[in-house]
Amino acid sequence: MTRIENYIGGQFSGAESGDTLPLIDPSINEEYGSIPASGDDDVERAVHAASRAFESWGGSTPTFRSGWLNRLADGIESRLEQFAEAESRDNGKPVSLARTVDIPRAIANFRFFAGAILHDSSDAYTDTPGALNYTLRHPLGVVGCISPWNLPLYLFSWKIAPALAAGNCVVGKPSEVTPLTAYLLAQTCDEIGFPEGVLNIVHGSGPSAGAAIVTHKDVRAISFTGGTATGRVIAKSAGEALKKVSLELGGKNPTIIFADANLDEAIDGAVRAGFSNQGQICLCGSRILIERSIYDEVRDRLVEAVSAIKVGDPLLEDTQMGAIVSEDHLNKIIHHLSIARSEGGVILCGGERVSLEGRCENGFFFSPTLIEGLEASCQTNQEEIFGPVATLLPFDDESKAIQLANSTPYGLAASVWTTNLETAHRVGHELQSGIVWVNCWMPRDLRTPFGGSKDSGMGREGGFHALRFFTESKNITIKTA
Ligand code: TXE
Repeated sequence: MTRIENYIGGQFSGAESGDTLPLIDPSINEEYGSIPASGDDDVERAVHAASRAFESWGGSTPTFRSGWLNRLADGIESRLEQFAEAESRDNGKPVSLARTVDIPRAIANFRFFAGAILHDSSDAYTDTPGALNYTLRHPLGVVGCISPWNLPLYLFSWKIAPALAAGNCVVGKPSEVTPLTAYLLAQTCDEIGFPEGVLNIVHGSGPSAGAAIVTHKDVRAISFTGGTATGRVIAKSAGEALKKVSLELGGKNPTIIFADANLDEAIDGAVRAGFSNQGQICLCGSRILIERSIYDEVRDRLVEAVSAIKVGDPLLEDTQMGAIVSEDHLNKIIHHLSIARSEGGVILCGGERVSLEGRCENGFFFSPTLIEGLEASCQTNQEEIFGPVATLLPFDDESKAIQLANSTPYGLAASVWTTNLETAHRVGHELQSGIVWVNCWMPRDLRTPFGGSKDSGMGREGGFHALRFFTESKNITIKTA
């Protein structure tokens, strides 16, 4: 059994209460370890350790911090296979995906911000009559980073790296559902002698450990990725204490296929957008909008491609879709399918729990699902399902496509498939979405702003946007004449 511990002030320990939560491998539905069920006392210790560490880390040079982030990246890279297997076991995702996307991306996050902090600069206004203005950017102090289960290390590092690069000390909490790679990260810090207390990792449930971080008076900012309902709770509590908050929440993203699109690429893109990581990515395209003149052809080709996705044991190299992250989440998806049926949806493929044979016979698998025949305004087309389920909707012209795309409470990402550059520009301009991809889905330049509008959150991560979030500006005016 794996016994995960908190990492506070450079030391490993259980929760003060001695309580634990179970760890379940979703591909076999077996308990394989435990995490500390941390609460106020543990968070208090972590914030104290972080505050002490901030006395030196907060005043260190960018070069010093950059060096440590690069060493952390090297440490993860040297154990890449161990991290990939842990991510796959914890989350149910194919190990091939963890090996090629999740862990390399986490390494890239540390390296990227190790570089970014060396290239940051601040403003100076030298032409104010009789005065010189320049702006300093100070780290905030202790900040909280709370991350979800779908891309565990990838999203944890996406927050921690800019926070540390900017000179803050972190109290981080990974999802209680997928804590294993955060624990390996703590072990890596320990191995490389990362300065004590600079990064503290506290495990436990959201309402207990998570809420204790959010409400702690000495935690100056919260960077959160997770569900919209949780985001609202955090925003309320952070607002009360006037804390900075960055929220990256859910999505109900449209994939828009125009009749002039390169259909081979569009269909391939729509399938990847809909079903990567079992459809459990906030950026997944879960509503596929298709111009009516090509609707039947695209539908048939999508059904063929989606039916061919190989659902299987995450540890097998040829598995394309692994397990759903937990039994609760599987039940949520099944519930959404019953809603879709009751709303009159036609299940074109999938729609059922999958039973595998052998090692994974008790695991939480669900078949990749396409549904048509639903109104855009129905629950299935409005609520985030966050599983391998996409709906198909026809549209007659560009304005209808835009209206359908914008018709949900969310506004995170969209992909547009067309060979007409003018269409791409016009539609891209009109979409209520933080991210628009044209003729592609998911390529990321880490310098670009990342985040959503409406119920998809507030604030932007990525590049200098994240470094701004994790610093406080101070302007100095000096009389010159
Ligand atoms: O996320 P939660 P859940 C969506 C997806 C999913 C739904 C709920 O639709 O079905 O959210 O998922 C911590 N104070 N996304 O319930 O609860 C929690 O411990 C502080 C979209 O699993 O939001 C975990 O570390 N922290 C998403 C983190 O918040 C709290 C990714 C996320 O968990 C807390 C995941 C509290 N009161 C789910 N309550 C995306 N945007 O990518 C929970 N947490």
